[in-house]
Amino acid sequence: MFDGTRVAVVVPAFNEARLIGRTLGRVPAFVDQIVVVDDGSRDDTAERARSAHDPRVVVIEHATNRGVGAAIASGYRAAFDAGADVAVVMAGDAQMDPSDLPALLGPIVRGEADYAKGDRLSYPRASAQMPLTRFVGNHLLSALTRLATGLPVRDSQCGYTALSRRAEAHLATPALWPRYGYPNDLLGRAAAAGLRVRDVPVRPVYADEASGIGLRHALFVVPWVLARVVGRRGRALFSARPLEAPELRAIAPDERGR
Ligand SMILES: Nc1nc2c(ncn2[C@@H]2O[C@H](COP(=O)(O)OP(=O)(O)O)[C@@H](O)[C@H]2O)c(=O)[nH]1
Ligand SMILES: [Mg+2]
Repeated sequence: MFDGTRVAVVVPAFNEARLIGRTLGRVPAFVDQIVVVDDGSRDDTAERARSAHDPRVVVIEHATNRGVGAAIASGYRAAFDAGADVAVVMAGDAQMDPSDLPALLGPIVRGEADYAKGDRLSYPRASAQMPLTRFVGNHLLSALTRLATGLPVRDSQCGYTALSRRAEAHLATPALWPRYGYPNDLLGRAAAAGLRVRDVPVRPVYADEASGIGLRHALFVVPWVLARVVGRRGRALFSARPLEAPELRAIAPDERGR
């Protein structure tokens, strides 16, 4: 528990046998449950996760690779069904610094935000700690995301996030964009639902892990996901009745918080 709040960590993992043990070994003691989603890995990621021998760990296995967005959606379902108040996403390649977790949870626990997300770009000396292409690319995609969603987010592509259970119920996460681009789709849904989104500076961690994100995602996939977000906003503007599913309606103020 963190300040009376039940916290789950969702760990999407694809071929992370080398780093999953390190990731799980660093999850803080106040976390109640850890949901590892093995996304059709070809290595022994799931086995390594189980052999962490941490009673908090539950391993879900996708029979085939479905993408990081789909893995996170599966993890959210399991975490909230098991009673979590907040679900935090920490990637299976140990790229999220666990010491940032309390700061990320703070705005949700205090009832100030529905979705708190990491912001590596505001971290002191971020440009020196991130590969230059990542630093510049993230600034550009964040600007596009601000335009498309209307939310003042700074680091749209950061995967280190915390989502409250009540907010998740309004996001239709099973329909989330299944691959890279899911953070942008999630932000679009959050904006449509009137959720309160908060950026929290987190340390950029770049070590010996490999990324599955390429130029194709930055140039085509994320812009396409954002075009869909704009399309949904446009349809909602011109429609007399809400176009979105009922679960995407704005959360009533008294329902907000955790
Ligand atoms: N590349 C990739 N990663 C996935 C997939 N499904 C789950 N993941 C996990 O998603 C997390 C983020 O992926 P990564 O490629 O490291 O992205 P980046 O750190 O944002 O550049 C990692 O923990 C992956 O193991 C998938 O289909 N492809
Ligand atoms: Mg990574």
